[in-house]
Amino acid sequence: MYYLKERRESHERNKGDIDPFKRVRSCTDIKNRYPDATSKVYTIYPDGKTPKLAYCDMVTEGGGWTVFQRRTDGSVDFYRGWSDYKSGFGNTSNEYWLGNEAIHKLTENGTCVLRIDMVTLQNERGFSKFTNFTISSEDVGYKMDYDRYSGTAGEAAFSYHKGMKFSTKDVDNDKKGSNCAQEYTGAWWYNACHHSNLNGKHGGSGNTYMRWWDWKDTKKDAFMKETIMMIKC
Ligand SMILES: [Ca+2]
Repeated sequence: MYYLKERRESHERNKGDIDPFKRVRSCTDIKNRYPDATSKVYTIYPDGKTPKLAYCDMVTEGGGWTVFQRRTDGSVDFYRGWSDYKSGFGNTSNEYWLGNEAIHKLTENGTCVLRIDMVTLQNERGFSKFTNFTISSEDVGYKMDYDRYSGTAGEAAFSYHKGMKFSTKDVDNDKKGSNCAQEYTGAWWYNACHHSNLNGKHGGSGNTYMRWWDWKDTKKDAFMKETIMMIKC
């Protein structure tokens, strides 16, 4: 009996060593608890019970960022339906979408900053940040909201989508008669239809691609080859 108890205790300790971040809600929690944590994929529990893999950026602006969208090389197809966007897809060490349910849970207390980092096809870099970024529950169509903008890439591309519900090729919540997600081969908080389309096609230009309008307040389009969307709460 004693032997078993000891073994069990040792097992518990080992489990703790292997996964010291058990039951942390977000990358922000990991950074707060373990200030030396490095940037990599961790297991987080956005709703307090369901594990999700997520890449944590522990470097940018003091770290603690939960990455919910990352695109780098076009290796993952982002033209997907509602259930994929709800639960997430892709490869957390490269291109992925964390999932609208998880993003909703992470943002529901209303104190998250969203940061979008972008690299254009011409290798120009820019970022936009939005305070109090939230995604509502599925009942309300994962509606997106925020308070204030700062950054270099411009606000207009995103403000046009403020207050909009999420739309996918199979769930049309947009403001246009036709289906914006189908027309522009993406999934987004489409209005009628878009000033940004960061889940559009990768690797080209045109409105079906990863577009950001009014790039750096130039009133011109830019098309991205790399994007990261991440939150710190
Ligand atoms: Ca429509």
